Amino acid sequence: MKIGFFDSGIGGLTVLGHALKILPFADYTYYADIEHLPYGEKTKSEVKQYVQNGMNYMAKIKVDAVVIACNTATSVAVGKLRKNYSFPIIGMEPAVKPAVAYCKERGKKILVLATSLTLREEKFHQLIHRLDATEMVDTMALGGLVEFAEQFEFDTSDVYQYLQKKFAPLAILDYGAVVLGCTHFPLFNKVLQKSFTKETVFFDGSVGTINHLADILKQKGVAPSIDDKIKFVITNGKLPPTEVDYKKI
Ligand code: DGN
Repeated sequence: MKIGFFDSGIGGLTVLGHALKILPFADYTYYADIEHLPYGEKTKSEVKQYVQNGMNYMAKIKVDAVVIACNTATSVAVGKLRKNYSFPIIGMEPAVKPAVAYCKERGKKILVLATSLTLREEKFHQLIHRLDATEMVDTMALGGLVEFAEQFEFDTSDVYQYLQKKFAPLAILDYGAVVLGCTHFPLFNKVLQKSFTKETVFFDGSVGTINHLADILKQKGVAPSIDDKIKFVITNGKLPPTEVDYKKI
């Protein structure tokens, strides 16, 4: 069972973590497109090209399926890309659906946190519309967190100040749920939770994505590997992308 993971950087590791629990016996290749990070501020056509490069690499190494472990890349590129590849491509979706179910009966609002590109995309607006949740959803772009994460800064005073400034205009008590619509954001769970009340529930899309991946592999009849393997590759302008030893990252 050969599974590819794709993200611009380390955010997709939060999704890979769930995959290792649900599908432990697999041969994983994690592709981090660090050469083009961060995606949140790039144009749509740039991001489409980066994702296509990643999928071409996945085709070469003959994966059984790929997880685009990046909400931004999914919103911009996944739809049209699927028809060009023979393997299933599973994307991310901000977990607004369970948040709506949770908040509707409590009369609370939802705050969706993501990159500005994800929040601007038609795919996101269609989702909110489909769930009839326009009135109860507020959004906030927190692209700065991606940059902190890539510097391995998580629970520092700079991160805390950045969030404090961002959240200052919000009526925090109104929110029953926060949706982490970027795969880098669960890396900040601790500091994000400190910014809301104890009752605020956090949702992210990782488990849903991995359950979907498991279903697809089962339907395709892909057998598990005998053990688990993880290979990390990063982009740095060279082809093919460079393999790195994750123990040294
Ligand atoms: N991890 C990506 C996401 O889920 O949107 C964001 C990556 C980025 O480069 N901004």
